[in-house]
Amino acid sequence: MAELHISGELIAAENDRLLAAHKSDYEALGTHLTRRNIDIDAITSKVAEFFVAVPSWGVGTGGTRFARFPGIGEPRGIFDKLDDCAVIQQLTRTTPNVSLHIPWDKADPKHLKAHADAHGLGFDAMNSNTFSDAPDQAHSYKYGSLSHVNAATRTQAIEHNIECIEIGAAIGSKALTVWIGDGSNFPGQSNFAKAFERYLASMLEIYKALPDDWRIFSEHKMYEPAFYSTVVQDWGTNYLIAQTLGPKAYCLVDLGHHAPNTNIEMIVSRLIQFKKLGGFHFNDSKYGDDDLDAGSIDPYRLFLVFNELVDAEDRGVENFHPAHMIDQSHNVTDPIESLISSANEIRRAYAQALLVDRKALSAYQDENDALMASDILKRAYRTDVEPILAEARRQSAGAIDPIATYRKSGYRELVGKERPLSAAGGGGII
Ligand SMILES: [Mn+2]
Repeated sequence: MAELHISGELIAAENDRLLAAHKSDYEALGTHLTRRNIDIDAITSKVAEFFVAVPSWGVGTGGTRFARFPGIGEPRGIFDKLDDCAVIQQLTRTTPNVSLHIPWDKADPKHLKAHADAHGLGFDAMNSNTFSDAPDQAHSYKYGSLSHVNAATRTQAIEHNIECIEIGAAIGSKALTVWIGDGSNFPGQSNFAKAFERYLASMLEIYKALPDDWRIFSEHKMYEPAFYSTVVQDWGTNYLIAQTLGPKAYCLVDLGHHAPNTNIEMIVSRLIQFKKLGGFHFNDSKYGDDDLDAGSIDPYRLFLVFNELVDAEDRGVENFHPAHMIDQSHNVTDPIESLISSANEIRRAYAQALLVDRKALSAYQDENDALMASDILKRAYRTDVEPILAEARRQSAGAIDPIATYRKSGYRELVGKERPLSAAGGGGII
């Protein structure tokens, strides 16, 4: 197989071409921030240390209930996916870890580890799948998995999750995200209390198999794939799960899994306060779980989420290390470009949140000065931090303009020749 990555020379040459303009922009922003008593280099260093994991499933083209339109050079399996993830990391220096989804990404852990090592990648949380049936499995998940009425189906789902932990332990992962599709489509179909009891009992079995230094994440979702009720429907239920399981259990917040107009940043604040925020599945949405690119629809909401995270960091909240992951479906873009752009948008929200004058904000809050408190947030959000993001990438040998460099590299055309057009390759609603 040909060497599938972007050449360091190309990145350096592109950066050289853009350097003078970039330096000038960075200096201008630095001068502006100095007037606000902010040291631009300190912000850049923090941004350079902020990472978000990419999902292995994100580098393939997604799809909707209508259709899936595969792109050129789609990854044929996990090793191709890792190659694509390496390109994203090479250009952005923001995504050093990949989150695997089992059984799709199942392979010899030694090979997985070696391939990732060779590309400078590590592994983030493992993801289980008991929302669709694998070809060889004995019991179907059509009517649920961890909460299924049949004990044998539940046992199979528990064992699958334990296998995910075992694979993860062999490749250096430290967390398991449990994915379920459990719920009901008709009132009366499911007994809410009994289903939740069965789910909790199953989760306890998985919890018992967690290594000491691991965390387990549960994700709430209001609807889909079930349309009347889901077993983990909201953040309150999610919190109850984490509380019931124990100290290694945390809640994951997927930005697309809420009712429209839900105040997500407030949920984030509550989970932080009660020490159960596990992390995020970043994406954006307009109507439901649209899985659009982070920051593409409502960048202010993304900023407000990060405002809570930076506030917690500032207050020195103990044992606070949320796992940041992207969970998106790319239907009309080159998935690599979408993931590059999303990683940048997530860092942008973080950088903007770092610019919030928290002392002034706190004073305005105490004075009940609503207008000025809001203005403090807006002032940070309005600041164009692109030069900070570009500088953080440049200092880490990434690209000043990652998407332009990616397009110039011809990577997509190259893999298009190596990888035949695939009609399969996962997809559908994720
Ligand atoms: Mn998710």
